[in-house]
Amino acid sequence: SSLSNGHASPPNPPAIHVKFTQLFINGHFLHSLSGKTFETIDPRTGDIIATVAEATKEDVDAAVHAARHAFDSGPWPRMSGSERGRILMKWADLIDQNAEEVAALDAMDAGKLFQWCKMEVPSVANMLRYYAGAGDKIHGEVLKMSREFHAYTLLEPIGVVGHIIPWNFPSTMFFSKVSPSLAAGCTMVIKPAEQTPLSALFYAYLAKLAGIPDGVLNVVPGFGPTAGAAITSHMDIDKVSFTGSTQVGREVMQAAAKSNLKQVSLELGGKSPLIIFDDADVDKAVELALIGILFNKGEICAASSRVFVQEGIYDEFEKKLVEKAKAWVVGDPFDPNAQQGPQVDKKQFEKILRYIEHGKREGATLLTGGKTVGNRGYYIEPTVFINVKEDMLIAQDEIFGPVMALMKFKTMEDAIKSANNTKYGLAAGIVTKNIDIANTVSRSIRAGMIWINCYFAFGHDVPFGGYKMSGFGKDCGLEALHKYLQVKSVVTPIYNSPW
Ligand code: TXE
Repeated sequence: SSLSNGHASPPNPPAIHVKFTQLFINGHFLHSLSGKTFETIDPRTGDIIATVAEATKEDVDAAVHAARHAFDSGPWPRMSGSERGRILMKWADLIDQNAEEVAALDAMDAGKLFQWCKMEVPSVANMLRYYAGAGDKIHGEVLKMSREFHAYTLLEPIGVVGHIIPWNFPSTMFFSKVSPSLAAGCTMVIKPAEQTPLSALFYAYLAKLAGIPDGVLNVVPGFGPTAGAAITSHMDIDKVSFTGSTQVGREVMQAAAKSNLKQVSLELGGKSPLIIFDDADVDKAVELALIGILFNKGEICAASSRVFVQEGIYDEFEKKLVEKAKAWVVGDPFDPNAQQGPQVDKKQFEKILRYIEHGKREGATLLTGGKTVGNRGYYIEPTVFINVKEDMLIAQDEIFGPVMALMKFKTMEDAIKSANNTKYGLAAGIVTKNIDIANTVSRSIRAGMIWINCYFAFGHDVPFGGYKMSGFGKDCGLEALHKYLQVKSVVTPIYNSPW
């Protein structure tokens, strides 16, 4: 039963016993040095799931110290790529064996559909395998240089990495950061989001079982301004890889600049367009547009929050969209019939509701949705605004919830112009059967990921990351592996040159 059908009592989730709630530093689960803890909340109810050790600066220092030691004198960077790969493969198998339990942790911690989490967890095991298999294919080049000298490049691990991740995909975010950096031979400290620390700690336990040496992977749950800032400003971290808001991304760069000029990569927000042309199959286009904004309750950086539909099919599209949006099932994420769970926390829930109110005040029209669902938890109806002007806040800001801005366009040129009218550049979708339109639009949109006749087609071998204020530096693909490597050039004479 679903909340939107009036049955507010959620089904019982599988019995979840939270096993790991402490910091994971140097291969051990530990209390925080300050003794501080924080509560992680179930967004279905607002109830406490577990009390978790809270890392502050001193704990981050201890974790970085362990990672530094593991990098400077431990076996991990010195192993062959295939030895590291063997351990990572074992970790992947352990993840598969524990998939259901860890999927339940994510579903409860983040309000994500349990059905989906049960697919996401095995897919992160495969992401890990992809990088495990790449670790022994890292090599530089031989360069001719001149008659007297030749040179070659070495690709060396960058060192100690600090990863800071958000709460919307706790498992995928964790592995999109740790897999390539581990395969590269780095050691690391990772801070999961304060809303969703549980699966990361479970993964740390499995990492130890798999044989990842102590100190290589350290997990420090805690808050951004304390634990997060301690990572970004640390003098002994060589690189920080961040996924989160554009606002915090700016602070991450500033902290890196002010401390030791550590390298930075940022995967930030988006306001991605989905452009649907007159020749589209309207039913399929409606499906794509709904998935594009409602998948993971709109809490996804690449959400198609701006939908542009060409005028010839606009009316039919709007009519079919409303029907489908109204039938969308908002409910308990453990209910197999639910299509959309609660927003991650009260703060995000309230942020989205504020944007909906603001949209109405700005003069946009609510086509459907706009209200909360049920009398507890953080559920919001699938919401569609029409009569949206491009400069309205609801067409410019990342809302990060189930709220679509639907707009009409005349020509391809108009669509390109409108699609690019944003400070972001993460992704874009194009729906057409016309290859000339598809080719032209895909080259004209300033975004790092283009989906033609599909949406959210992610793959661990496909680089993902933004243009413009959506950040820089890719996750996934071999691009992500190279993010954690640095190039050293070595020059040597070929024979006794006069030099
Ligand atoms: O993000 P934050 P929040 C967007 C989305 C969302 C908004 C706010 O629009 O509504 O951001 O979400 C850590 N130094 N995205 O407040 O604060 C924090 O602890 C170092 C898009 O949750 O950016 C967490 O681990 N770290 C996005 C991580 O940064 C800091 C995913 C993200 O939190 C820090 C999430 C600091 N000063 C939100 N402050 C995407 N790109 O997918 C916070 N953190």
